[in-house]
Amino acid sequence: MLFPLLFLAAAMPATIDDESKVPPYTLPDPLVDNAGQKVVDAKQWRESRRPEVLKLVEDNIFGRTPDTRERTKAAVSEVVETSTAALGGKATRTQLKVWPIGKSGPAFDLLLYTPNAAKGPAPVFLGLNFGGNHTTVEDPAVRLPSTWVSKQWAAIDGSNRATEKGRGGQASRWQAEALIARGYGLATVYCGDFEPDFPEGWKQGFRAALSPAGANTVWKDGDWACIGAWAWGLSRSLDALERFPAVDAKRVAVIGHSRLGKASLWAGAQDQRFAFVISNNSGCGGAALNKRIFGETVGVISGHYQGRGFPHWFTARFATFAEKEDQLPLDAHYLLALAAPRPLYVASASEDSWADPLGEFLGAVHADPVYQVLGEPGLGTKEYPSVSKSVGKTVGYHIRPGAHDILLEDWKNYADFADRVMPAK
Ligand code: GTR
Repeated sequence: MLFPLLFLAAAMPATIDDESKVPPYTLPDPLVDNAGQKVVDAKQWRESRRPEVLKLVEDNIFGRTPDTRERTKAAVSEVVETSTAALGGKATRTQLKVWPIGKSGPAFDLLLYTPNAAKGPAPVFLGLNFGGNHTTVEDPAVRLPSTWVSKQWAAIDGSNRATEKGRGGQASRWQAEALIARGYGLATVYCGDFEPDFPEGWKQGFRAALSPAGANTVWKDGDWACIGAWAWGLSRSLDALERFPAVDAKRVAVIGHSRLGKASLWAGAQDQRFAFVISNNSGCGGAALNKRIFGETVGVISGHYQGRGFPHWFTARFATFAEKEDQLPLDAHYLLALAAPRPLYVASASEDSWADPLGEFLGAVHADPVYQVLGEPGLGTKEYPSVSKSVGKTVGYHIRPGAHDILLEDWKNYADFADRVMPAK
């Protein structure tokens, strides 16, 4: 009698990774407001349409971030370790412990490298990491996280706590030395310090800490989810950088890879202090169009098919668009357009069909009308570039050869673009 049970879970359709099989789709226009009027100037975008677009992203994808301005007045940061002899003497390493809602709440560890050759406050790339700050660099002085860590991303003990063995395991994804050599600082925080990445992880993170019912909270549709908590964490990291003299907080790029690229886009959308917004292989729920059915779909990522996906990343309504992407009142270009008129960079990898490279490019293409209404050229092209060629004006794009990852070639393009939009002086 097990047989009928198999039909209870929705059957997952085959993944489309052949361009000729992509069904036709139409995209909504981010410049047509909820009353059906076309936005024609920057003032209308800033004052009325931008808040509508932000709300569409909240309501349908990531949920609403609570207003924590009162709570964060109690923020405290302490330097727990620093050395001017880091990375072969080229950088100053600073490890901050930050209690963003005061010492009665949880803390996060921020690792910061700033270039010793800098003549003044340095521009910085800020991003969350997957497995702990100690994984991002070969540097024995970096502290291990004290929060829950997945075995997928770092060496752990039997209770999901990081061990020494994980040091430097993700260093190829960070390229601290290369950035320092070009005059940029690098700041990173373990995403799990804000919320460990598993369905019940929120109980150990800031969503519980900020909710009146704590770990007993029952999340409703429209409430924030894990990606929202990570994006909030990026803003709290920027708060800490703003208070730190070696950093020019007006030149901070927010960057993330994959799930953390979705978080980076959402942070950049909500917090306009970020000078430059970077999405590396962010795919579904990030830069890739959802109505274009290719690679990962809304159904897969949002948990519509049993045993698949990451429903805890999104607000509940997102999953209702599984196999109904045509009914989404927005698409990824709305999320990307919330970066405008600031510089934005979207990057793909040639073997990363799961994240839909062309869908990521088209997300950027369709954000262009918003850039243009704000007086910026945006990406300025609709032509898909060849592999390894970086294109674009206010919005950059490249497709790197190889797999789903963030590598030196990606960072080189981001730093080249930053040289133009937030240069190290
Ligand atoms: C995958 C997920 C992607 C992407 C990736 C990652 O399993 O389907 O959307 O977020 O994880 O973060 O590495």
